[in-house]
Amino acid sequence: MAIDRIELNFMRLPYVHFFETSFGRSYDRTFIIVRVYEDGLIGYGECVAEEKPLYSGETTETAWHILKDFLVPLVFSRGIVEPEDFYSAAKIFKENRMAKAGLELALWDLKAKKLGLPLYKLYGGIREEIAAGVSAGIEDSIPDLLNMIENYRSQGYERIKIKIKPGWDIEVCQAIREKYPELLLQADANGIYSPEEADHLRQLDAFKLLMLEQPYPPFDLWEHSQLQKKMSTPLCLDESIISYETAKAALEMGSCRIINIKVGRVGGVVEVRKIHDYCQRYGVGVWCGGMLESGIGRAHNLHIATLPDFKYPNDLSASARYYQEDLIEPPIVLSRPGHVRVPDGPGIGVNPVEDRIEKATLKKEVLKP
Ligand code: OSB
Ligand code: MG
Repeated sequence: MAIDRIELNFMRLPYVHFFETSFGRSYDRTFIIVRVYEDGLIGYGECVAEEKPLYSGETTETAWHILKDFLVPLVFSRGIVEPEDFYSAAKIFKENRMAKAGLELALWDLKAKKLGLPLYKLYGGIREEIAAGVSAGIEDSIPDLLNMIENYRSQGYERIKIKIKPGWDIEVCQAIREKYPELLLQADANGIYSPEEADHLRQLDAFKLLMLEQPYPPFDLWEHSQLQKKMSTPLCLDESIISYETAKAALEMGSCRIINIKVGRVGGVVEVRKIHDYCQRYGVGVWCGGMLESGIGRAHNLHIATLPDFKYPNDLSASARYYQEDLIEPPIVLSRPGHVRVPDGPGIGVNPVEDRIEKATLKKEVLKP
């Protein structure tokens, strides 16, 4: 059989609450839903490229262009159906990992649906429930953030990640630790600090953080290795790790002790497996980061997080953490405190709701061979 149609939907969904990082504040999410059709079955993928090139160089518009004009035509011209074949063929095009991952994920969902298996079984996942944490953005004041954390705790979240930046770091951790001495807490700087601020960052060692994520800009693996030598808090890299090769360099150089895996950032599940397996052999644990995905992308992440080396709580929260009306039914919920059950239907195992997709669609493209 062959893919007979691919649909791209350019989406915008409002958040339940604004999300602020060291990049700035946003109120909604733009992303792309990729659908591949074969013989009456539909595979769903989500491309996580954001509206602005702040987290990575890709944007929703550049990913739209790459998908429509290069990746989808590649699938049709080569008669590709298998995600592994897509991964290999798509290597001729440089970068654009989020665009590639969006389409590869749709092919993985389709493949699992054809086999009648939930994705995690196809991936060789080892758990039916994953550890779910929550990522809390920067707020207007410390009391606002403490309220938010209390709210998340009452909903069952046991591990909280906060976003930090200069002026919103030491005092914030101090206030959280005063109120919650034993909370599983970690901090994410999204690359905003510079090596001149190493001594300032060392103050974070006082707060027993599970990890400090991406203190310096992505390309500076060397300075991360110097900082890790000076800090007892384990460093975790997010934006720096865009491939198996960068993961290898980071671990060999001692730039971090933990890796955040995002399927979009590294360009698909085949690449995730390479990084995962390397970290496992190296004795370094990983966890699944999030990009505030809709339920479609988040369901994909749930399956990925069942792989054996995902040893830390993931940024994989319930639908209600992100969106009033998620794109899927049933919504993702906490199955018990700090945990989410992995859907066990075929493929992603959740049902996208067509009229919700339509309602949030800004433009659409139906592509045929
Ligand atoms: O750095 O982990 C990050 C969201 C957008 C861009 C970057 C990041 C994030 C998050 C969200 O922290 C985590 C989630 O999806 O729950
Ligand atoms: Mg991060």
